[in-house]
Amino acid sequence: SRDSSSNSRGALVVLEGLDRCGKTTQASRLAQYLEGLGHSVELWRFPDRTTSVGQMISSYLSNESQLDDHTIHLLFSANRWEKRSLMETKLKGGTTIILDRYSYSGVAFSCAKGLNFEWCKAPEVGLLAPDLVLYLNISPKMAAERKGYGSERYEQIEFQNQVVEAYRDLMIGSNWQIVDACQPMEVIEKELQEIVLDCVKKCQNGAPLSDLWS
Ligand code: T5A
Ligand code: NA
Repeated sequence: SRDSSSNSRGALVVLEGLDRCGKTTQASRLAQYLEGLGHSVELWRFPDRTTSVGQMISSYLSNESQLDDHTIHLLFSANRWEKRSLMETKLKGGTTIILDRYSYSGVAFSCAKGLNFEWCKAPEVGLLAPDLVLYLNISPKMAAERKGYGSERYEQIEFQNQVVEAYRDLMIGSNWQIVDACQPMEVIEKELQEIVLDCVKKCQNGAPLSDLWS
């Protein structure tokens, strides 16, 4: 039976990984699954290209504009900050958010360009900490073989190798769940369902919300 008392909140579940690892596919399947079980759930993604900051990011990613590496880093972060309070309201109201990329992408992709790790983390401090991070693990080579690869700025194997290194640094001491993203979609889907349901239940039972980077 479901507890709808005031301390029952939604879970913040983040999917991370290289470009084309399958996050978008799995995020929407997860949302459908939870909805089917009667949970309130929303699918979010960063960058959120619908805001004015998001439009600047989108134009940068499609190589229509150039920006200094620090500047684009801060724009990605600002794009998360502009959604923070809505995110908190949703979670506290009992809605689970399945999130396609978050602060970890921000740090991993900027570090891959050579920016300082701690400098990259700093503007993320104080955003909401996810309850669960699912890392869809794929090699840059395997990801590059997938449809549509190469259409955006960062989709180059050499660069993605650097992104992998940065993700490895972020994983140290974390409790991310690593999932083999080269399995068939249905296998990954089942694997994620179990992990996420467990997390959603913990949040319903009152696990506290906290801030990054704690
Ligand atoms: N970025 C992002 C930053 O630099 N800083 C930040 O702060 C943030 C938030 C855009 C870029 O911005 C960078 C990271 C990115 O380079 P994005 O719009 O999320 O970010 O772009 P991607 O992550 O690249 O999104 P994609 O849509 O390209 O990849 P997905 O969502 O990981 O993959 P998906 O599900 O669309 O699948 C890709 C293809 O693979 C197939 C799918 O059918 C599809 O064709 N596929 C599989 N094939 C075989 N087996 C499976 N298991 C498969 N799963 C999916
Ligand atoms: Na992409």
